[in-house]
Amino acid sequence: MVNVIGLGYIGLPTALMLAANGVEVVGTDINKEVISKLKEKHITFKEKGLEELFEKALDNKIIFDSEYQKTDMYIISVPTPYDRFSKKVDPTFVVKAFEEVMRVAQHEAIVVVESTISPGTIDKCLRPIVDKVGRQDIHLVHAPERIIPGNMIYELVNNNRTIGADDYGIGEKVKTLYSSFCQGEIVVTNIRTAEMTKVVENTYRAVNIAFANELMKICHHDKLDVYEIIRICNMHPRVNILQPGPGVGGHCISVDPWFLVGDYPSLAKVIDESMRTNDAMPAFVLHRIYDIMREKGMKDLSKVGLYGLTYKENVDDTRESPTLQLLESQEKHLGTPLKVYDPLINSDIVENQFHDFDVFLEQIDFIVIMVAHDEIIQKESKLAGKIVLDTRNVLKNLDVYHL
Ligand code: SAJ
Repeated sequence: MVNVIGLGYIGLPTALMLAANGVEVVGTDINKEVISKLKEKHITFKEKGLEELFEKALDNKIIFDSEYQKTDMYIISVPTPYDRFSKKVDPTFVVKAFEEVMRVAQHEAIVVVESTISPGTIDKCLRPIVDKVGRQDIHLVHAPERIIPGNMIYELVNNNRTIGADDYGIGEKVKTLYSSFCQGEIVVTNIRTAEMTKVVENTYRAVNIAFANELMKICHHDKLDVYEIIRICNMHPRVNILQPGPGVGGHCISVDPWFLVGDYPSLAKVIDESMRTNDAMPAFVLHRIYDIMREKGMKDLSKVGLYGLTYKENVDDTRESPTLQLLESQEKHLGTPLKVYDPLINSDIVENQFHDFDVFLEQIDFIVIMVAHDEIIQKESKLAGKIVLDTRNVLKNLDVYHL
């Protein structure tokens, strides 16, 4: 039996996937509300294909329980927040979960950490616990998740994976478990290498996006079309530039690279500069808004609306979202908070938030597309007559401003 600890964005799909593929699974979360919702057969967040997977897992008798289980295999997928000021990972939840596991784990149990951690965390934070409680029989493994919100279920099955274990045999055992659903190649390596690969993958993407954002500024300065330039460059067989945007959100690309900057400040210069470039994007969008308002002779900020609150298209996750960052930077200038609408966010999380697209549109003259949800692409024609700043370059038929 596998006990999956932490039923959030990663743990829940993983637990369901294992169960749907015939593995005996107990999903555990300290949040009793999450457990009671799941027990009542209600899924806790939106993701393509998750409902269907939930059905299959229920058919295969997955169990949800707020107690840690006594077993020989654990997967820990709890959040690893980071301190926005020190830029360091906060391993508290992983440490806490690991301590609880230590209390109940069977002899020679395998504990797989899927949560993203900064390189060296297992040695620094988890091994001392093993030593303290005298459980040297426990096998630690790091199997960093790689799935992208919006396409998680497909990627769980099809992505290649990395398993870091200090004992090759243990790595192979974990590989067998993941092979129950993963059709990609599963590489077994050591823990430190696995920790590093995870952070490097996200750093590669962050640096590439920063490059695209910098190109956008250069092209903007010279009135060139950055999107056309990137499109043409990407036709070269060895060039693959990502897209500029209003900022980088989510809990991965905007966070993990900072771990390298924090740990290697004198070495990680390109990474540091890239992260600063991306972090400065929401404020750049704010300046574009002010510039366009000036150009149009528009003075009333209350007539400006931001479309999209999530960190990217078609997900309901607002962590580190560029829109929230923009509102925060606007707050510093003591302006009235801009109006905001997102079709995927039903609760009120900011001031001046709307829940009806038509009512939102009625109230504004200037709309800023921060997130390219399918909805806005389908409803593009409703924006006719408005001033539009399309920070994602997704509107095709209207005459709009770009970054
Ligand atoms: N973004 C751009 N331009 C682009 C692509 C993305 O501005 O061309 C922005 C997005 O709008 C978003 C942010 O970057 O705000 C991050 O989005 P994303 O789609 O690049 O990535 P995440 O954070 O959803 O998921 C990433 C993935 N990592 C890589 O692709 C290397 C995923 O595979 C990881 O599992 C995930 O991080 C994670 O949990 O680490």
